[in-house]
Amino acid sequence: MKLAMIGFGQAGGKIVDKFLEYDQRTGSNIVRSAVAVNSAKADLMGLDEVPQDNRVLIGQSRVKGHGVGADNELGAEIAEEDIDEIQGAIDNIPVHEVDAFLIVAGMGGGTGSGGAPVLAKHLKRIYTEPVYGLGILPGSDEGGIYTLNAARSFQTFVREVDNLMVFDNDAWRQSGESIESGYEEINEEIVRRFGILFGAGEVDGDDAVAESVVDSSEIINTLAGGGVSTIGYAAEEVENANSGSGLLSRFTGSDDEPTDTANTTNRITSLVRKAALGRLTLPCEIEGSERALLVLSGPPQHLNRKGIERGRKWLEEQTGSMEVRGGDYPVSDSQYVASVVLLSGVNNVPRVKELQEVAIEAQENIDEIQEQSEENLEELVEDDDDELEPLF
Ligand SMILES: Nc1nc2c(ncn2[C@@H]2O[C@H](COP(=O)(O)OP(=O)(O)O)[C@@H](O)[C@H]2O)c(=O)[nH]1
Ligand SMILES: [Mg+2]
Repeated sequence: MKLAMIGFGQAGGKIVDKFLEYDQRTGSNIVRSAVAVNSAKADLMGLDEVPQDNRVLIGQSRVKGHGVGADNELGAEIAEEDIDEIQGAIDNIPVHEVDAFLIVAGMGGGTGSGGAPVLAKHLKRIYTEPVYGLGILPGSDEGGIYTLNAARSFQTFVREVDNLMVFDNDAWRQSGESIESGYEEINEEIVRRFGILFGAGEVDGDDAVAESVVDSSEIINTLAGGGVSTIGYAAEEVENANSGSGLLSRFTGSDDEPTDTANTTNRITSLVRKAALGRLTLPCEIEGSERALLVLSGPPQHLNRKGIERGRKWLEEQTGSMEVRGGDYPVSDSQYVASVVLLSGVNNVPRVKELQEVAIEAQENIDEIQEQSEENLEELVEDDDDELEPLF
């Protein structure tokens, strides 16, 4: 599946950057175009992979490249004011070559939290391609303003996009680690899961003799109907003579060697269970999911139709959904068999309920919160003496 990715704000930009790196490393080709949008110049300069011409600094007249702090209302305002500049970068995307847009943003901050829903609404008006969101929820230790921003942005974002895929930092936070190295690992996790999911729709015909390859329309159909999605993942290392140097395997010819069918099937079904019952990007009750998609990736000799069919049936029983799709994503030189489970239209999500309550409560002490975020912004703008090389 080919995506036009737009990273909004710092987290969004960093994650899109990581997707580009993943694409180069694995040759998976899922990012057709990448754009980063931010009100903080330093964050845009910190990116490695997003092309310079596709980095859009918004709100210069308002915040002079310093960002909006955690003021997501200001984030939304400047996104609206500068939507033409964002569109200018999107005009460079060959939209007829993409299957969908993916807007990536942290929901707890200011720029991405406020801006991502504004951009989603804009893109939906102009294009017929689906517009998906990848929203990152803040850790509960980040403080009240982040939770509040997330609560508000989440409600708007889910309404504007065709499907909101969610990653909850709070469920993935590790104690005793610096925030930065923590994010590094978390971002790897995000990119691995979504990379396999979207990469599945990008296998070309002669790559391997796949039994039932997932194609983009299956991903799109699973996401259609909207709502919130979460992703599970599990993997197991397998022997594969095709990985590594490749020279030996050429002489031994072991790539065609049949593997034990019962073992292969059992491995697949247990990986499906582990993926669905293990830690999801957004923890939730899988029962009641409206749609699901199962993707099994790995060396083709370790994938089989029977295993995937069993896994699919099991998912139907567990979710109660009548719409569970499944297929494989053959990767000849991989040393892992991996299972990715996309659960779409999930309904029983404790974190989402918590955010809804926070949003309601916040209406009651809104003045206090406003003050707090204005102070944040003043601090940022006062701190005006760090010299940055001009980027634009
Ligand atoms: N997973 C992940 N989350 C991040 C990262 N950086 C920031 N966040 C989260 O995103 C939220 C918003 O931060 P940030 O993206 O800097 O805000 P913005 O630049 O104003 O949009 C934070 O509250 C964190 O929860 C990152 O690299 N990875
Ligand atoms: Mg930041």
